[in-house]
Amino acid sequence: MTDEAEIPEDHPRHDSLVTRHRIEDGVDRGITSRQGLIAQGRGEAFDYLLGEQTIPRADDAERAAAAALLLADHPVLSVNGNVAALVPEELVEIADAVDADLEVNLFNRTEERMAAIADHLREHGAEDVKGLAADAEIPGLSHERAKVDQDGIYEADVVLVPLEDGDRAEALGEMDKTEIVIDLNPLSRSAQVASIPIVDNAVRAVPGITSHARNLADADAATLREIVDEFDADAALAAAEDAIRGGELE
Ligand code: PTJ
Repeated sequence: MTDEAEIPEDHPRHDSLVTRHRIEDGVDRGITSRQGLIAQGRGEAFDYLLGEQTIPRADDAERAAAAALLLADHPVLSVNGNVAALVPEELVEIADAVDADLEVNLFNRTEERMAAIADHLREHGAEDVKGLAADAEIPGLSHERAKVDQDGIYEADVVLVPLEDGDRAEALGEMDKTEIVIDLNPLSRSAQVASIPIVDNAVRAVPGITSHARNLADADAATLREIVDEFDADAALAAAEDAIRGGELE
């Protein structure tokens, strides 16, 4: 397997190759599920049609997400096997920027993967990683994603959910949480039910939110509230769908 450092910087598909390499490496290390490879391929297709860039409406969504996380009493960033492999350091940075907890929550949950992901996050600087206690359940979900920590996702008021299937997104919405979803498919159920859908690649969206959070660090609550209230989820989804369906690639 090619080492990430060996991918030439000037290769026209450099970023995409690095991303693939990270997911592949994640599978080898027991962090990412094999289904994660399929999810990655699906995401790549949407990203290609978006021109592999953060469209302006997605940047607005990242700013609104930063504002919502800064306003939250108890924000939690949910981590699965794909984002753990793709952006471990950036997850620790965003948690630090908005003072949020990191919680591992998996669809294909095994104790081995939970531990491997928690260790991986700690190796990248995380101090406290939640999800291992699993002492609470999200009501109405029959699969493993229902298992959460009482003092983590269960009690959170704002949850950042990067790429996943739609069931939990819907169930969290029913618990009245503000839900921020990162998903390259604007038609996915997760994106459709999110309070703030971010149609962008997680490798750009996570640092994008952090950068906005740092810029907004001194903003007062009224300003942050205004940013969240002005954000229009339907318009953001429509802009992404338009870009994907009608986009003109250079
Ligand atoms: O680690 P686990 O066990 O929790 O499993 C995680 C996966 C992602 C395998 C699981 O949640 C799954 O099967 O998800 P889906 O149903 O394949 O949905 C993944 C969604 O994420 C799809 O809409 C993809 O387009 C999108 N996606 C894939 N890669 C990225 C992405 N969105 C943003 N950034 C990406 N890098």
